[in-house]
Amino acid sequence: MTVRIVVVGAALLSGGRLLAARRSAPPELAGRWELPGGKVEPGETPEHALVRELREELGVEAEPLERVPGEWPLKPGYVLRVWTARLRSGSAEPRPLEDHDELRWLTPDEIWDVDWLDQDVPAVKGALLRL
Ligand code: 9L3
Ligand code: MG
Repeated sequence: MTVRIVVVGAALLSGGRLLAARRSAPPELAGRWELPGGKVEPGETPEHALVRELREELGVEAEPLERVPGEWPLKPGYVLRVWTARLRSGSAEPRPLEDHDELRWLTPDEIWDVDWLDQDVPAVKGALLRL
């Protein structure tokens, strides 16, 4: 049986900038930058998973906006889907609470200054069109 676990990533947008998060784990991904997010749990919608993951990982209250067209294979059985999102009014600022050790708000000029995970590159390109 082919299991397809959906991993949701957030292109969190604020003031014309995109949030990038540097992974601290697992070792093979540590030091690379990603759109924060994680696995959709059984019975959960992708949008709900996105809100939950950003609450857990960054301590923020986020609102999903729109799907970035496309989906990108991760490790076998896993696929990445990405939504743009924004912080709800009154949300805290993002902090790296788990899985990340640094965050950066990138302007369009700075987007390629960080070493994105390979699989996130096409998603970041898609998100850039919405910045
Ligand atoms: N992954 C890749 N790009 C992303 C995210 C959020 C996740 N933008 C990969 C890393 C892991 C797997 O998906 O191999 C599950 O992610 P997590 O639950 O460890 O964040
Ligand atoms: Mg995660």
